[in-house]
Amino acid sequence: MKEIEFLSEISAKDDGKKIAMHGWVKDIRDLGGLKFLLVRDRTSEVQVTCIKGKTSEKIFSKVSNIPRESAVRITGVVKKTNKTRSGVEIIPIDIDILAKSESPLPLDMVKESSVDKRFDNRFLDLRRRKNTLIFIIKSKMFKYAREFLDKKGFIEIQTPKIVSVGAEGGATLFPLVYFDKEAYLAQSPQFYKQMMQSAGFSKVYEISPAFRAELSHTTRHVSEFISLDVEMSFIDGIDALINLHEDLIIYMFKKLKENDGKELTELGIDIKIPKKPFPRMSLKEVEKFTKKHASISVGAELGTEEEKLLGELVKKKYKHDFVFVTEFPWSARPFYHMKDGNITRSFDLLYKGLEISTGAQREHRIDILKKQAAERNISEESLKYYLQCFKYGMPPHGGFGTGLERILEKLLNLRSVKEAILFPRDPDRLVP
Ligand code: AMO
Repeated sequence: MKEIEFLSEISAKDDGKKIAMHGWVKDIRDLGGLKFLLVRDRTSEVQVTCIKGKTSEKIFSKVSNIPRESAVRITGVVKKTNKTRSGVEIIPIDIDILAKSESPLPLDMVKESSVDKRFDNRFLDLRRRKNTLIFIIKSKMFKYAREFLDKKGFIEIQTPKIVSVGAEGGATLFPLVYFDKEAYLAQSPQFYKQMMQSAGFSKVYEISPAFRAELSHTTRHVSEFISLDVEMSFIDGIDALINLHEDLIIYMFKKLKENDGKELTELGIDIKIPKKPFPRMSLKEVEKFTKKHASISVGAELGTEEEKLLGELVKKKYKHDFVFVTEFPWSARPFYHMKDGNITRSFDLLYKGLEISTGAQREHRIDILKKQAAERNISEESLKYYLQCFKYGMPPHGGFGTGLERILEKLLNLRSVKEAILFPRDPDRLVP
């Protein structure tokens, strides 16, 4: 008997073979003399066909009483057929209910339920093919990101998520009790990836959770997301960063298209590989570019509506889904960005009208950095350990941070970034 690990392993080539397989009962169709049991796992679905008179009486009557979504082990014989999508059906010898599901189910597995109900019962929601596929693609996208950066000579690092100081401003910090001290959940590996430049690692990346006490109920914000952070030394300006970022996106998209076409097709996605160079515009140019088309006036940074509009206009004019926006005023950027006058050497990357990344060359000259912190009323004392590493040979450096789930949201046309997170966190959701 062949033990099947995943249902996708079963094919017409197994015709006549005895197998044992596992899965969850997706559906049961009872046509009187014929009963079909549809079994699914994360890879596929297989039909088990019970025929009155042929299938043992014990199994034939048992089938109708198996509650949907129960976990089962089935032994049977594979039969080639052109009546099912997989090209096979299983003629059962025995059906073992490993874990009987309660009924009724807390979630309708056929019809669309409310978002809250879905997230409350996420374990069931994730059994649905479309949702399973999102996370298969996510896993692959992370793998390709790592593959690309490893090939480029980057080292993957892990930095603390319990920190004493925020990197991205006080408004979105989650405080926590840390013994007798006040601490926070890390908003970004920002300071640590910079410190690693002083440590001589030169090219580092991290893929880790970032926490933001973002009191917004939008489709783009969550309190916990996965940030891909990149930092590298000996740069002069943002060109090297932009170039690397373009190559990273192209690599991930190409690999997904080459290797994961089956899953993408099932999701109805045809990935377009973006052409290099991606369109690039200074904030001033964005202002001119959008002015003609709407009453929106671009301020020191882009809001949701401006980003959306810019995405649409870029698509129309350049036939491109991406656009780098550069030359943000320092007033709108964190203290550690390098200035050229009042403008920073920084960028945002938008994908289909949504900001997916922020990057910059950092200020590595300690005197200027201290001055910039002071201008923001950030005490030197709170930055003591961060500033220390700028005293002993901190090279010029820069990097970027990308919200991988936001990329996935746009790539897979999801309704919200939350759809790309197993158990999303927002101001209203701390469970499951
Ligand atoms: P920033 O704060 O712009 O930059 O964050 C970088 C990227 O992270 C994603 N992101 C989020 N995704 C979902 N929910 C949120 N609440 C959320 N906040 C941010 C976005 C965003 O573009 N230290 C800098 C990066 C750097 O300069 O290297 C930083 O964190 O996709």
